[in-house]
Amino acid sequence: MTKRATKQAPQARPDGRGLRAAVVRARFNAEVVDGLASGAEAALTEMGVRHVVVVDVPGAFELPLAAKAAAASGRFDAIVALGALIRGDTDHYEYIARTAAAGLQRAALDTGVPVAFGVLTVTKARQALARSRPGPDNKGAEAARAAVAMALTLRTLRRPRQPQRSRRSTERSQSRHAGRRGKP
Ligand code: DLZ
Repeated sequence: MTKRATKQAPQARPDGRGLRAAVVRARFNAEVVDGLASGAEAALTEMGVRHVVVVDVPGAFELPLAAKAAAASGRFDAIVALGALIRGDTDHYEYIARTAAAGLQRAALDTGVPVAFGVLTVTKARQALARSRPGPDNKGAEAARAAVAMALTLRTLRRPRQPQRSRRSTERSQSRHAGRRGKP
């Protein structure tokens, strides 16, 4: 029997207690994005993130600016950007998809706050619905878990190093103890 490859990130359910998150939601294709948002909010609750603010923007093109404003505000540890791009007859889709992806990445790099890319880019509405319904395939939940995992990783990387005692001072103190033990 062949083992099914997992698409889930290694740390599937990070501990988000004490973290503050913003969910930025595009209103274009609202039925789909609402499914993503429900998945994201449920996942945040499951991870213990209690401080969650949800804001709306008109479409995916507007996600980067709002995500950057949220990230730069100092009020959030993680941002989850949600949208749904469904390819139409024109090449509008290409421009918005590239701009949204690059803009969200830039918002994260410019601010140092993780911004998860929860934007569907699909050719058919049924593909978008399949990825936004409740359950293991919900991409909003996946984006929320990625945002929290990144917030925790950054917290570890930014934690000041514990001052380490030098080897020589450790050895000195050990020999002092040994000496004391030897003397009455
Ligand atoms: C204009 C447009 C189109 C054609 N398609 C989508 C889409 O599939 N998903 C989405 O989130 N937004 C779409 N938009 C709206 C743009 O993102 C944006 O809101 C407008 O171009 C106004 O700047």
